[in-house]
Amino acid sequence: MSRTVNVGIIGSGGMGARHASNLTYMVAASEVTAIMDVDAARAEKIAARCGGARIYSDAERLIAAPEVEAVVIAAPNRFHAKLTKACIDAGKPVLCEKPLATGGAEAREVIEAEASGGRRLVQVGLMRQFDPAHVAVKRISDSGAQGNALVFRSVHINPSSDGSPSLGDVITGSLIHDIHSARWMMGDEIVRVHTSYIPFSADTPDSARYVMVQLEFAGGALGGLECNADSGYGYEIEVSITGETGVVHSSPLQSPVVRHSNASGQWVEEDWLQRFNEAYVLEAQAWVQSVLDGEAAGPSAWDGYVSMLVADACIESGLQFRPQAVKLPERPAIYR
Ligand code: ISE
Repeated sequence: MSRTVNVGIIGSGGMGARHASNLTYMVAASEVTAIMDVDAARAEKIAARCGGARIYSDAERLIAAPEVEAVVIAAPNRFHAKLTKACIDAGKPVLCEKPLATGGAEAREVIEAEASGGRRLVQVGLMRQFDPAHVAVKRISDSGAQGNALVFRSVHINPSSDGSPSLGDVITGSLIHDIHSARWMMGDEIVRVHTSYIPFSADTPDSARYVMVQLEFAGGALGGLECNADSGYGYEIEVSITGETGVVHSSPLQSPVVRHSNASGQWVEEDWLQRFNEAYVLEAQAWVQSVLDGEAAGPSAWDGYVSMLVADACIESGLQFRPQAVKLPERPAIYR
């Protein structure tokens, strides 16, 4: 007999709404039964689209609710670690949006809570791992057809920024995805980073408009991550891996190429919800399947934690104007 996973969603802003509609319309085996938001009107609007989920104003009450078997956390970043720990304490599987925490020390608390329970319950929303373009680049690189991987590169272009984000905002909010892609696609750990950035203006030296990070991997490979926080023209993500005898890179734009009147052009995606539409659906399907299997899969809390440690080192490096080593703690048995 088929089974349905009853999901509670914390946060009904852009990401919460996207997860709610994917879990309702794109994942046959899930139902959204509860939504929490401090903005009740916003939660009710999303709940109505999901066929009448129950509304909560308190996240901990939603986590404890009997009609909630598994939880999606799409609340503001500062609540991620605390709410993920509450789900672990309640023994409920959780998909927490990235970043897992606001810093390495806080992410460590999540790791410790999950490891002491002895089983994985957490998947982190580092969803590039479900994007067919990223997966294809990794598969080709892993095939060894181009020799050993020497260099990982990613270019991350945001359409616009909300005000003048700080270096920390850009790294933990945007580049954290590319940090994870680098570790996952190269199958290696980042041991050293060096960050440079351009602020929005001389009056806001801690703001970051364009960030570049050089990476060194434990196995000797190199990497480069770039993020334009405010391109003014659209959204693009490109990843590449250079091997000893070739290079494989994703196409920065997904749309068809149109040639007309001696000109050639491509439409540029508006934002990540549009660019990663398919990846979010595949992520939700895989997560629900893992809940049914009783075994967490996908990017783990360990991945969320290590990405955060690398992010912390990138921020420190940028603010100190010098390279920074990344010290990796020992990996608890449940993540091996
Ligand atoms: C946003 O929050 C995301 O998660 C997107 O995937 C990322 O590309 C973007 O830069 C972030 O602001």
